[in-house]
Amino acid sequence: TWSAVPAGPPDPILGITEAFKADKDPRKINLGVGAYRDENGKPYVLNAVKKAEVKMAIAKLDKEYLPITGLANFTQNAAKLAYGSDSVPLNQNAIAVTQSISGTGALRIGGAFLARHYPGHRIIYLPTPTWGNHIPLFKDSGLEVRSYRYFDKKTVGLDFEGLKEDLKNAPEGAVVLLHACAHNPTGVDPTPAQWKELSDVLAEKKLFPFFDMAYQGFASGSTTRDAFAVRHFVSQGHNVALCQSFAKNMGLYGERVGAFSLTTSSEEEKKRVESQLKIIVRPMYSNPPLHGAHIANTILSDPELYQEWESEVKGMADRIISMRERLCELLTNDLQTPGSWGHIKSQIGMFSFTGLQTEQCKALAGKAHIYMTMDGRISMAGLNSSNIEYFAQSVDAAVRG
Ligand code: PLP
Ligand code: TYF
Repeated sequence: TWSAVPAGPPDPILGITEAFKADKDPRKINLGVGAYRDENGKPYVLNAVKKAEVKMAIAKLDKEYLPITGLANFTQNAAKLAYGSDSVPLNQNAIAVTQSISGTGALRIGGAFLARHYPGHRIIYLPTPTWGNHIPLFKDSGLEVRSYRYFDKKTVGLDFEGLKEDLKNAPEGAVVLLHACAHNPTGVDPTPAQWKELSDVLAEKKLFPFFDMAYQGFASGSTTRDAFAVRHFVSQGHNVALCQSFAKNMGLYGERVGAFSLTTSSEEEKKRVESQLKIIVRPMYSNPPLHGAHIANTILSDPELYQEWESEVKGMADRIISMRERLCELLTNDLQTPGSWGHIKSQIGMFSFTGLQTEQCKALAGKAHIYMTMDGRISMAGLNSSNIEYFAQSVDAAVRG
C-alpha cells in the first residue's frame, strides 16, 4: 500500500539528538536542541514545578476533560503574564485565548485561524533565518510563506535597514511573524527603540503582527522585560496574535503547555473570535491535556510559587549568560582563536549563532563529538564548567583547520 511513499528527511534539530545518543565517546556534548541543562548537564525540573505537583496531588484533582479552549484560569493567567495586568484589552475582556499544545500548537492554531478568517492577505512574512519548523508549519496551515531580512552576517547583528525595507515592500494587509524575544536561531533581538520603530512601520503599512513568544523570561531573566515588544505593540493600538510556550520558562517541555491569543476590539468581538477558535480546535484534538496546564496555573496563581518560579527563570537565564561570558573569554583571551567572538556575549536567550561554518560544525561532530545544528547555532545551556574548556579548545582547533 505504501510502496510509493518516499522516505522523508529527519528534523534537522531533533535528528541531532539521535546522532548524539549513538556516540559513545565520554567527551560528547549535545548543543543541538534548545532544552535547558543544569550545571551538571542534566535536565532540570524546577522546584516551583515540583511544589505545584505536590499541591496538586494533595488536592486530589480529577481527570475530567477540559473545555475545548482549555483550563480557563490557566489561559487567563497566561494572558496576564504576557500582556501585563494593566493591559487595556485584557481589562476590557477583549482577548480571545485558547490553551494549546505548547508553542508549536499555538502557532498552528494561529496559522489556521488567519488562513480562515483574516481579512487581509493570507501571506506571512518570516525572518531569515527563523526556527526551522515555522516554514512547514505555516505552509501546512494554508498560508503563503515569504521572508524578510533579519540577520546580517557581516555585522553578526540585526539587519534593521533590510528588515524595514522588506516590510515596507510587503503588500498591505500581510501578516508578519515576530519573535517576541530571544530570536531563534540568532539570539539577536531588536532594541526597544527599534521595536518602537517597527510598531510604527507595521501600523503604517497595515501589516498584522503575529508574535511567537517561546522564551518569556529566558532572554533577560525578567518576564516583564521580555514582554516589552508585545506590550508596546498592544499599547500602540495594534491587534496582535500571540503564541506562548511554557516549555522553556517553566521547563515543561514534554507536558506541552501553551496558549494562543488574539487581541480584539471588544468583548463581543472576542466572543465571536473565540467561538471560531473552538471550531478550529475541536476537529483537531477536541480539547487539550490537563496536567501541564494545572502545573502552570498552580504556579501562576500562587504568589509564593510565582516568586520562586521567577527566581528560577532568572537563575537559568543567568547561568546561560555566565556561559556566554566564559566562552567569549576563552576564545578571545585564553586561546586567541582567529576571528571575533564578542557576539557570543551580546546575543541573548537559549542560543548563540556562532558564525561557525558548516564544515567546521561537521569537524566538531566528527573529531570532537560535539553536536550542533549545521548553521553554527549552539544551545548555550548545553555548556557548563566541566565541558566549556573542551568545547572552546575544539572550536579553536576547528577554526584553525
Ligand atoms: N517557537 C520558537 C521560536 C521556538 O524556538 C520553539 C521551540 O522551542 C517553539 C516555537 C515551540 O516549542 P514548543 O512547541 O516546545 O513550545
Ligand atoms: O530550536 C530548538 O532547538 C527548540 C526545540 O521540532 C525544538 O525550539 C526543536 C525542534 C522541534 C521542536 C522543538
